[in-house]
Amino acid sequence: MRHTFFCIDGHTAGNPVRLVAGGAPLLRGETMSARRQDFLERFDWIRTGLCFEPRGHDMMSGGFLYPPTRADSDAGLLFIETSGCLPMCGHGTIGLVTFALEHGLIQPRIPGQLVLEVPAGLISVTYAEEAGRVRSVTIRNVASYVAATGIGIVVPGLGPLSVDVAYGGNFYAIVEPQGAYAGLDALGAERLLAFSPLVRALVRAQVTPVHPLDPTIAGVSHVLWADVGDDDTQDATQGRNAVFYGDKAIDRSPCGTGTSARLAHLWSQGRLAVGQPFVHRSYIGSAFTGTVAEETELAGQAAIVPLIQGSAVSTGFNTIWIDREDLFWRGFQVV
Ligand code: PYC
Repeated sequence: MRHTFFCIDGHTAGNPVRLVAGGAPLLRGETMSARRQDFLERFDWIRTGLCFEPRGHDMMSGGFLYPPTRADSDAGLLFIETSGCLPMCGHGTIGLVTFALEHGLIQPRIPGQLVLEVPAGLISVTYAEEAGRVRSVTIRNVASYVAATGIGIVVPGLGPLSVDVAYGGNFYAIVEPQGAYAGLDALGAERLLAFSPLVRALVRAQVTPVHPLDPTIAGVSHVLWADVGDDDTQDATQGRNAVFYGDKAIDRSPCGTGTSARLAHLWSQGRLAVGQPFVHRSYIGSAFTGTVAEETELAGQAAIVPLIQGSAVSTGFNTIWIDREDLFWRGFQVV
């Protein structure tokens, strides 16, 4: 049997986004979190088929648009990528919203604004449009907070590290420059890919953070290697980072949920004030601007509401078949 998916492909700040505009399965569930569980149980082959080789690659990510489950939202988003269905994805949201608006797939009730349901909760988006192009998207993300600090690990081949864990829609192990980690350039992409799974496994062995309002969001999924910004100072209004996700991916974008977690991290240490823009660069130099919009509370925990601004570019339409007669209909990964 052949399944056909009509996709708009593109990228947000360099990281791929595949908007599946046709072919989404009907999902059960009263919330996007419940729909995410249903998708993972019954339709995960669509994710692996579209994200893994031969139809995707190690960094592939994207998502689907769904009708809203609540009266105050415009649409639901379900994210797919090589590591699973993320509760929230920042670069994915920027790309999905951009492509959907540019192709008339979402009709905002208020021009320039959208309220969207994602598995991690309710987010809102504002966007700037010019001559039919969406020039920038700003996400008001879910409440973000620091979940654990000072986790000591010893990474074979690298050395001892002190790691913090913060939530920005996913749980991040945050590694700042310190003795064994001199910064992104000193480490390089090959060693980032080699050490990140070790860091993640060592942190997971010590902590399992669980979202206080949704127990399906649990565990450290990503590693964020933090670094100073362009001018090499400790100026907290800019920074650089590399986020590791899945088994072999370094985010080409500055990572929206990673930037949200980093904003919460810097704010919790008094290194970033409310309203102060934070320019966050990716491994390839692309940028998002993050801002702590306001301080808040999440089930008694001090938290922030992050704003993440970035832009996306579509690269073409892609009609993809998943044919069950194909030996590799579910896709494969070489790990
Ligand atoms: O932008 O939130 C993000 C993201 C998550 C994983 C890769 N990018």
